[in-house]
Amino acid sequence: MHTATLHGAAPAHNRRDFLRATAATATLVALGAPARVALGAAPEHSLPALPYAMDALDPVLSADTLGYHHGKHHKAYVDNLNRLVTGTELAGLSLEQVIAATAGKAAQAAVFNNAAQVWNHNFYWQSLRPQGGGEPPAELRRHIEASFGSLAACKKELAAAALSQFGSGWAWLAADGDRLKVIKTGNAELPVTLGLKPLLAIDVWEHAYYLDYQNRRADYVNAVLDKLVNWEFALQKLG
Ligand code: MN3
Repeated sequence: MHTATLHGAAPAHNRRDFLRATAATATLVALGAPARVALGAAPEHSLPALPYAMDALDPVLSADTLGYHHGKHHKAYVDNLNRLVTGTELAGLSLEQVIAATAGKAAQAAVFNNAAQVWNHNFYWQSLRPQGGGEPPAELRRHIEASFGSLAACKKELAAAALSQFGSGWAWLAADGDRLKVIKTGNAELPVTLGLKPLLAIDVWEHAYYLDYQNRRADYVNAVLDKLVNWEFALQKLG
C-alpha cells in the first residue's frame, strides 16, 4: 500500500514540474529570449585555462580555492555572458567591445557585470604566479619609486585599498599616463572604464579567500602581495 502511494504520487509530481518548466519556457519565448545557443554555434566567450596548475599557488591559495574560483565563479560569469549576448546586437563582439558598449548603461548592467568579471578574472589569474612577490624588475621598480617613493609604500597602499574596499570588489595597480596609482573598484568595475591602464588586480570578493582565510582579508591580501604577485606581468602590461 505504501509503495503504491509512492508510485501513484510520482507521476503527479513530475507532471507539475513539467508544467512549470513548460510555462517558464513559454515565458522566455514570449520575451524573445533565446532558448539556447544555436545548434553547432561555438559559444562567443570562453573560460581561459589557468596559467599554472590548480595547486601551484598552494599554500597561499589552495587548490580548493582555485577550483571553485576558476571552475565555478569565473566559469559562471563566462556562461552567463554567453547566455546574455547570444542573439543580441552584442553577439560577435570581443570581450573588450562588450564592456565598452555596456559600461554605464543601467539597462545593460547584467551584461556589463558578467563581461567585466570575465575580464577581471582573466587579468587576476595573470597577476599571480607561483613563487611570486619579492623584488619587481628594475624598470618597474623605478616607476614604483617615482610614483610611491618606495616598493613598501606601494604595497602598503595596495593593501590599504584592498582592505578598505567595502564589500565585493577589486584593488588595482594601474598606470595613469607615466604615473602609477592604486585604485579600488566595487563589484565588477574596472580601471579601463576610468581611463586607466591596469597593471595588477587583487580580487577581494569573499570567494577569492574565504575557504583559506575565512574573514581574514588582510592575511589573504598580504600573502598575495608577499608571495604571489606577478611583477613581471605588471611590467609587461606597463609596456
Ligand atoms: Mn573572483
